[in-house]
Amino acid sequence: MSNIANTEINDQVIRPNYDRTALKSRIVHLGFGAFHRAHQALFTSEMLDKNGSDWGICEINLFGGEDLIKQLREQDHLYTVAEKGADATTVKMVGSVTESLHPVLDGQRAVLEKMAEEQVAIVSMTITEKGYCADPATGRLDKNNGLIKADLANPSEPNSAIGYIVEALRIRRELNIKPFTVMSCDNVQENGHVARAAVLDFAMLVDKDLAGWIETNVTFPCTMVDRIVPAATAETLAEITTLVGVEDPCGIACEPFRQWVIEDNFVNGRPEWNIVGAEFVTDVVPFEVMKLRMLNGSHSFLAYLGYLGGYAHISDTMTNESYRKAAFDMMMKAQAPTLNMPEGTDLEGYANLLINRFTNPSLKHQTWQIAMDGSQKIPQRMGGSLRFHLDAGSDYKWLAMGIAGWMTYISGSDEKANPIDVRDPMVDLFKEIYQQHGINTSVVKALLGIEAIFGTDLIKNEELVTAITDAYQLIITDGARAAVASL
Ligand code: NAI
Ligand code: CS2
Repeated sequence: MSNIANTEINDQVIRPNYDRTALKSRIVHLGFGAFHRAHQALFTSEMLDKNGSDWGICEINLFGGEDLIKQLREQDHLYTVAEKGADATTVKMVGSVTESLHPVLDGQRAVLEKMAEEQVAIVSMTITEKGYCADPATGRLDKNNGLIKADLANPSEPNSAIGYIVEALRIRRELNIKPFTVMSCDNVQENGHVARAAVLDFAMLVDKDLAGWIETNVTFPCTMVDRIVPAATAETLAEITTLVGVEDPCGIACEPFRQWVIEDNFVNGRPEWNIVGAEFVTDVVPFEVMKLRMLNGSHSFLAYLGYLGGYAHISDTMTNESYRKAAFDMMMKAQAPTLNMPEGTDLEGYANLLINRFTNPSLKHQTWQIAMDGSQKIPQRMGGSLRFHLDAGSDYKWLAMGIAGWMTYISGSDEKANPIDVRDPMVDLFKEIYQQHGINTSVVKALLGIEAIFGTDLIKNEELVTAITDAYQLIITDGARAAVASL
């Protein structure tokens, strides 16, 4: 079948210009999803164009995505990224990926053996927030997580990303091979620290000596990653076919903006991603927190209240002046004051840039997609800021409205009584709570009582309970649009 590897493609596609046969899988990446394709893999490809090094990537999907991996192999692991600005689109072909594996296609053993190969220097991850199997409120391994329980019972045949990493490190230690760096690229606050805690907590339960070896020899740099990459749709794939000249089922569309700030802490070498715009720094955490609160916090706000207000995409919410203003105020009044940034950081400039990015009409980023997995996102996007304002006695009405929006959304029913397809690891608990309370303000306390999301402190704050209850009441009586306008 004709594909991008064996067919003449349109001249406008920017192609890799380096010897792909010289690449080695020095990076194993877990999570060949939308984001990685348009971010780390593209950064790596552009770097290879400049320095001709041998940093190739082996892609692994631990959950789902078998068809994507099969397809990728059929097209010699080449695929395209369409960077869609408001007015123009640039298409780039990525060549940094030269291998792929999937436990369903190749077996668990093949994945572990690859991760244990001597030349593998980095295992990177975009496995979604829930992939860390951590308690969202504490950031420590959730020992009651089903995947973790199964992996602890049978550590040599893991299924979770954490189980795979620990077993691969065990094998490397046994074979006297240097460890790899574990680099999280997920939207998790202090993602490196969370990955480290999960790996060490798991290893401690399996083999204390191994845990000690990991603690001493493995590093887990934190990273701040940013690029809006909506899930591919039939529409974006059709557009890519037109731009490329042949179908590319692995193709992905995204915004032109991209940012990558990486803690420079690698145990076994690293690529020079800095030559194509990544920044290596000693402390990423302030940048991570800034992005998670200002970008992702307002994204979640717009996702819940936008979906309820009848907006399918983030750019649609930006056409409503009160949503636009509320998003900006959420950034500048609710989130910016909670940050502790290096001198000279222009937060207002950052907020304006974010509003512009959200407005990009070429990107069809579904509010429903961002609304997914709220139990994993709310703590880091809104919880910390809420605590800041409660301590400081300052105004947090945007956060209260955002949380009330989430609470309404997870009822599973929209303003016109249409069902909402709520996707979340805690969806069964939400259903149970809603079955008991119905759409009624009494649900607010029941939801705030979920310790894994809100800790034990927030429910005790009467002022906060009232603020969220009032916001919830307004949403259910007047609708999300009126509630947002009331801010
Ligand atoms: P996606 O849905 O396209 O891909 C999800 C990936 O995670 C798949 O490769 C899947 O195999 C893997 N996965 C899912 N559950 C897992 C689990 N329990 N254990 C191990 N692997 C698991 O999503 P996408 O867009 O690639 O986003 C992935 C993550 O990347 C996000 O959750 C976020 O943390 C981060 N990110 C995404 C951005 C975006 O705009 N899409 C931007 C910045 C960060
Ligand atoms: C979004 C993010 O899906 C979500 O929760 O908020 O994926 C967002 O698009 C990225 O973090 C942008 O870098």
